Amino acid sequence: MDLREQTVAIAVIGVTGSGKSTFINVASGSNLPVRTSFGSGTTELKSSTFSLDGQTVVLIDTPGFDDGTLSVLEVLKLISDHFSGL
Ligand SMILES: Nc1nc2c(ncn2[C@@H]2O[C@H](COP(=O)(O)OP(=O)(O)OP(=O)(O)O)[C@@H](O)[C@H]2O)c(=O)[nH]1
Ligand SMILES: [Mg+2]
Repeated sequence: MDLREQTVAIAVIGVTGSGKSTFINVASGSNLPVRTSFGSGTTELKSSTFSLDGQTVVLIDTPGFDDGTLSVLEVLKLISDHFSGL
């Protein structure tokens, strides 16, 4: 099958405040919440879909590691469940 007929889904992961949501907003034109000194960052998985050179790309924003609420393991479990369709 032509790769371009397939959707590419990429989970963006990393420590809190590293710029995951900002990167996805710039790449996809989304308006995902960005961490500020007043507000929290990402609290749940959110998909942003866009087209790049005819290819459908889904970037999945994820809660940051060490954000004070979710452990690394919990974040990885959320991602695993997401890709398993749970
Ligand atoms: N200087 C600079 N600041 C950035 C950059 N990317 C993000 N920021 C700032 O870093 C802060 C955190 O950015 P986010 O995109 O919310 O980071 P995050 O990784 O999604 O954070 P969590 O959702 O908490 O995991 C915000 O104040 C952004 O404006 C960058 O490339 N350069
Ligand atoms: Mg975020």
